[in-house]
Amino acid sequence: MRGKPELSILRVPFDLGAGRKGVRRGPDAILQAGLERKLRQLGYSCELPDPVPAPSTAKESGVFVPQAEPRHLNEAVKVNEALAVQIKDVLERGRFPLVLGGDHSIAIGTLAGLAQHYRSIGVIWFDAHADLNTPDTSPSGNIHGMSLAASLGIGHHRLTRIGGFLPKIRPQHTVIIGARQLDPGEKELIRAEGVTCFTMHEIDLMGIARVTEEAVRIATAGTDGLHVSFDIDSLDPLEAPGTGTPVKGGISYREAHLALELLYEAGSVLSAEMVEVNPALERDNQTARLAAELISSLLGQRIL
Ligand code: Z70
Ligand code: MN
Ligand code: MN
Ligand code: MN
Repeated sequence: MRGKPELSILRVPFDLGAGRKGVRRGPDAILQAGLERKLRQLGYSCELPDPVPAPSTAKESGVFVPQAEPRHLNEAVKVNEALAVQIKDVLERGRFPLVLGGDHSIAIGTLAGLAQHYRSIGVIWFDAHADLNTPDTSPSGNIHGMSLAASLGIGHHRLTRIGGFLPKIRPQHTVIIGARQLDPGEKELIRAEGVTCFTMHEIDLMGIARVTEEAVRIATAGTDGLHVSFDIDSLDPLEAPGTGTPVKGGISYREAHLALELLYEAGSVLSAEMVEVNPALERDNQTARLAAELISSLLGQRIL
């Protein structure tokens, strides 16, 4: 981003894309942690539209067998179509979309809205996972494990066609940071499509500053700018316990802040989303407070 745009905070209280319930309360927990006050202190004006209508009950879809329909497909399509429309509207009004999830399946709708407004966008996807499964490779049937693939145009046609077109993004402008738990089909897809994946191994080796620098270079090469999709489970569970699928050995508190500070300085961030904060799985709102802090770093908060 350049300068201080007006922000639209879009709440998406949807959790049917995840295996566990509770992330639907993420948006309100992050707001309760003082997000709006922090952003106003940084000099932004914020609007807070009504939450995107999100179905919260569905009949249990039973045991998932590979190649079956993803779980809660109808509900996920509905919320993502609605989110795409809202994102597009926010962009047309010249505002910066800040999306609060919800589980990571909602990235499909965010990217669908962005891709209708911009000619070309890059993505930096912070995650312990890659979210590159398809109904054929998914071990769970959960759509939050398929959202990056769907945005690349790969997977179930009803997910890839959200917004009425595909793909939303290109593998050569897509960067994953923080991965440490990849399914076999995801590893294959990363290699076959040429998605850049900085796993924890590369972060350890290169340092988060160089990783972030490289990620910006890749995501902005020939694009209008980049979207930051931040799954809070990219952080180490010691810092962020309130999430459905914690994986040890994650990004540290300082690494996360530094990466987001560098993204702000890069000046190429077009939009952002924070997902997978589950207040039901933690105490004292620790993870939601961290999420609010991290958003502040991405939007220009500095120590001095
Ligand atoms: C696994 C799957 C996932 C988030 C879990 C897990 C995916 N790869 N994503 N938590 N945020 O079921 O596809
Ligand atoms: Mn369903
Ligand atoms: Mn994710
Ligand atoms: Mn994840």
